[in-house]
Amino acid sequence: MASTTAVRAALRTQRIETPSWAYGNSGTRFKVFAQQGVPRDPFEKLADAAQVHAFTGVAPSVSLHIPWDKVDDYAALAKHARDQGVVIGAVNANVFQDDDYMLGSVTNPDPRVRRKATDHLLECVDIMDATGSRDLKLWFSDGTNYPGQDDIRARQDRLAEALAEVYARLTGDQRLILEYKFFEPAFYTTDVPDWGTAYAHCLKLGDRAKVVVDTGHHAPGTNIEFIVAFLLREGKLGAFDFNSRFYADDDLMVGAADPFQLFRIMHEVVRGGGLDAGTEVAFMLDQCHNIEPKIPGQIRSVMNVQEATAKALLVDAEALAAAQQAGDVLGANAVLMDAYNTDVRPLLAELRAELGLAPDPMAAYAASGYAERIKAERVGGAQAGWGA
Ligand code: PSV
Ligand code: MN
Ligand code: MN
Repeated sequence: MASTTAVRAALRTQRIETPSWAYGNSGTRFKVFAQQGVPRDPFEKLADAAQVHAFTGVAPSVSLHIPWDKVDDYAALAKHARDQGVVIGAVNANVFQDDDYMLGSVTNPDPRVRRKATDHLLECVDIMDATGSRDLKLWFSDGTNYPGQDDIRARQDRLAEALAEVYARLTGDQRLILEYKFFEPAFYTTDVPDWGTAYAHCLKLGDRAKVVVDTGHHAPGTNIEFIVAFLLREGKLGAFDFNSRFYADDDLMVGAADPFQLFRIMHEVVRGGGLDAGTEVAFMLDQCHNIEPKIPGQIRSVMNVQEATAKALLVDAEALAAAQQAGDVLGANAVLMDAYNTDVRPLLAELRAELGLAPDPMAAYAASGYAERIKAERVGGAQAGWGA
């Protein structure tokens, strides 16, 4: 087993970004259940995200979603974030909620709609300039529902053209990170359905274009850790959108459906250097808490990522390599399972104590009185954007 001192040192440096949309009301296409005390504006979302960081110590940044988090002054929003003890992270573009986008955004057959969509992406880079964000995160709902509805190849050309224009607008260390999803809302073709399509576009764009692996965006049975290993090896894994799926894009708390899968993914991250200093891999949550309270839902997810990471760090790499080299199938598997079956909760509690935090973030948040305070202070919370 790897030394726990080294494991603790690595865990100290891990950062997990939470999404602004996790803090507002959300739901399914059937119903949005309103919860008391949810944020009424982006400023309050950042205040709630700061609570997740205050109790976990590892969630110091928050992704925005534009226009859900539209404000007049993004520099002021960034300052507000810093005042709360967090920073603004990735900017997520939204080119899927306008009527104009019924037949697609950047792949729409109508050049006017394509222009509008690309302009929105460029506007998101302006916002990144104001907030100091590094990453522009792109997920496109674009696709078709019926064979023959549109030209599959032409849509790829239009996508490439828009991505190239946006990529050319990036400056400094800014990155374009491209997410894929195998279906929904389109049901016949999706224009960025899989890692291969995202990878091919990113490869053409250049070094600052990377792929986002959203753990909920694969067909059942897909070996996500293989994709992670491959992209890391190619220097093209830009970020994770962590969440759990039972059926499709369920956006449940990460590690809830399949903690073993999360461990296997984190094992490949560790193996591929994705946790090392200066890593290019951003660890983000992309979840919607429809029925559970928002802030504790995020805290639980952050803890689940930490637990999977701790287990992955505990894998005895030397013993594993020796067993693999010797063709010892059962021995190699046992090395991995030993790490997975370790209860890392005491180790994480110790780590939190070292960082001056309460050992149990869930209990500490519950005891803090914050939930009661926001329920009393905030009336008429905002909707996250989903399930409207
Ligand atoms: C839609 O599938 C989605 O869940 C994607 O995962 C995006 O990252 C997220 O919405 C926010 O746009
Ligand atoms: Mn996502
Ligand atoms: Mn999704």
